[in-house]
Amino acid sequence: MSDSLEGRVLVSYGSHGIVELADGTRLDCAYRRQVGRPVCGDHVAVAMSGTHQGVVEDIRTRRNEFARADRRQRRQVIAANLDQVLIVVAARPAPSQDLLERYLVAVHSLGIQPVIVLNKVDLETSEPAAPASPALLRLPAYIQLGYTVLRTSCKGAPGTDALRAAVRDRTSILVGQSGVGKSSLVQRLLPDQDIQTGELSRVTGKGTHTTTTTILYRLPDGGHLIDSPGVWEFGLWKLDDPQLARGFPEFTPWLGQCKFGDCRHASEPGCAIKAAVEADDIRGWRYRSYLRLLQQNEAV
Ligand SMILES: Nc1nc2c(ncn2[C@@H]2O[C@H](COP(=O)(O)OP(=O)(O)OP(=O)(O)O)[C@@H](O)[C@H]2O)c(=O)[nH]1
Ligand SMILES: [Mg+2]
Ligand SMILES: [Zn+2]
Repeated sequence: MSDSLEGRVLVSYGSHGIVELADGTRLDCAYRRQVGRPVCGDHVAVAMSGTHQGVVEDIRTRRNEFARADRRQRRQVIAANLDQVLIVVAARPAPSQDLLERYLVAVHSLGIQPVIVLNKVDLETSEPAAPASPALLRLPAYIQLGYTVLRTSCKGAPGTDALRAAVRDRTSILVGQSGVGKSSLVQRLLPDQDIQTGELSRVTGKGTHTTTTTILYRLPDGGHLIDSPGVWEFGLWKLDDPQLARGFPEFTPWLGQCKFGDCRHASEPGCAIKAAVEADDIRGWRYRSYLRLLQQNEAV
């Protein structure tokens, strides 16, 4: 069709979504079965069907897609065309075991760089006696492994300047457990928007799943920021075992050097990864994380 327009999906519901055109116009767009269901961040071609209405005619080829497992362990794509994934963690709610590593593997499998955001650092001064979780105690080790860790607070110093700089001119998604402050960070970067945030549960100390849909926001300084619903346990759909090993970048120099080409680096003889662990070239706790994820992979 000659008069189709290019736009980007801000939010996607079951049978329709909100698409923003280059000039900022927003259209409520219907989907068509033969075109498929766009997700947040998709670039689409739309045809106008009313003043504020349109129809999605094509989903442009995705550069990448971020997925997680739904309740039934099925792969569910929540956003597309990302430049970076911001994994948000906080002292409260404490990160669940392996959550950070599961996210890191998922992001590496997209071929893009994960960034770890430690939010609520104000708690370090207001609650200095609070015990830190193992995942947070390991943040310095993640920095040594080459990951970027940004420290932020929505309630005091150091604020969110580091995050503001990191998201400029790029498409980024905030992911993490419910209640770590993803929406609060979006609110800080977009003070004019009215973004819903929620208290932690008094009973469990966990987030209360305030955000229920994945939404893309246009940043005033350029770039796009996507807020996503929190998870308690980040469901990992089954990755290929080689993909899992590639999610641990420090394994790379030894990949392909094992005795068996299809080595899963668990109990196989002549494993170069295991030898590297024994020689202390790979950290033991990282290797143990890998083995746990491998095991979880089998359970999926
Ligand atoms: N002390 C402190 N509290 C914060 C900070 N950021 C957010 N919070 C609080 O943490 C709670 C949860 O914040 P949200 O922004 O709703 O968290 P979320 O990650 O979006 O949660 P879901 O939408 O459920 O996934 C709210 O009570 C916020 O006020 C922070 O930097 N410091
Ligand atoms: Mg939220
Ligand atoms: Zn091996």
